[in-house]
Parts: sequence; C-alpha cells; structure tokens
Amino acid sequence: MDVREPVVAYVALGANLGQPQAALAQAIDALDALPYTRVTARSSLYRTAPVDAGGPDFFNAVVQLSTRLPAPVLLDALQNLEQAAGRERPYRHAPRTLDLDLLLYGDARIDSPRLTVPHPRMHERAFVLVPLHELAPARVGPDALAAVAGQRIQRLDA
Ligand code: A4P
Ligand code: MG
Repeated sequence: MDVREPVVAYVALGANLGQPQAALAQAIDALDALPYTRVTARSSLYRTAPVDAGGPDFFNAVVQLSTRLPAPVLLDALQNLEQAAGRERPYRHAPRTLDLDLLLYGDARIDSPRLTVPHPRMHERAFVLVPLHELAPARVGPDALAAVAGQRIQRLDA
C-alpha cells in the first residue's frame, strides 16, 4: 500500500438485534485496532426509533477516524467487521446486529458501484446527524438538524 497522509473519516455505527450496546463497543475497539487507523473521537451513544426499517429501537453512534487506508480498503474492513458480528442480510434495511457506514472520508466525493461518499442518506437521518454534529459541527449544515427534528433520538451518555 502507498504511504499516504492520514485522512479524517467518520463512520456511523448502528445495531438493533442481539446485544447492540456490546456490539457497538466491540466495533469501536475493532476500528481502533485496524491497520493504519486510530479512533480519534467518539460520539455519545444514542437510542433511536427505526427509520425505514423494522424491529426494535436502534443504538447508534458515530466515530472519527484518522486513517491511512484508502476508502475502498476501509469499506472492506467495515464489511469484515459486520460479518464478524454475525450480520445477515435477508433483505435491505433488515434488523441488524451491526451496521457500519462510511459517512465522510476527508473531503472526498466518491461515486463507485460499491461506495458512495458522502453517504447518500446521511442528511435524512437524525441518528447520523445528531452524533456527527457532536464531533464535527462544521460538517452538518445549519438547517440539517432542523430537518430531522421530528425523528425520535435519545442520548444515553454524555
Ligand atoms: N455502500 C455504498 N456506499 C456506502 C457507504 N458510504 N458506506 C454499499 C457503507 N456502505 C456503502 O449496504 C449496502 C451496500 O451499500 C454495501 O454493499 C456497500 O457496498 P448494507 O450495509 O449491506 O445494506 P443496508 O445497511 O441494509 O442498506 P443501506 O442502504 O446501507 O441501509 P442504511 O442506509 O445503512 O440504513 N434506523 C435507525 N434508527 N438506526 C439505524 O442505524 N439503519 C438503517 C440502515 C435503516 N434505519 C435505521 C438505521
Ligand atoms: Mg449499511
């Protein structure tokens, strides 16, 4: 792999099956253990109403990474962690033991068949915008939070 400058990336974590809080905590540790990657900040943990999805409430959080991994390699790593957590994909938006979405990768705009960055649905979702705003208020537009204010989200820790 090329030696390259670290990039600041943001990853959204979500789970609503099994033991969601434990799954998120383990995933954050696993992200910090990835090669060429450090978790440099983590949001509070949130309990959220499912959006366009069924099943119980979700637990959601966002982490900030400093990584030298290229974005497609980082996506591979996220998908490997989802698999390791027992993720099954019976249908789109099915309840899940762990979902890891790459929200932002520096200022990159990526539109490939398997990777779109910024994440195409992040601006519709309080469960992404509220924790992202904690870590990177400048990356969340002033009207964005107001637009999702009707979605139920409860902060569980400070
Ligand atoms: N993919 C493309 N761009 C990206 C990206 N930036 N990050 C591709 C991650 N993956 C990306 O994802 C489908 C495909 O998206 C992948 O193969 C990847 O190549 P998936 O995780 O397999 O499927 P999914 O999660 O069921 O679908 P999708 O569209 O990713 O769903 P979302 O948008 O992740 O939404 N409600 C609450 N309260 N909390 C939640 O966390 N999550 C969802 C899932 C719905 N409702 C929710 C929550
Ligand atoms: Mg996903």
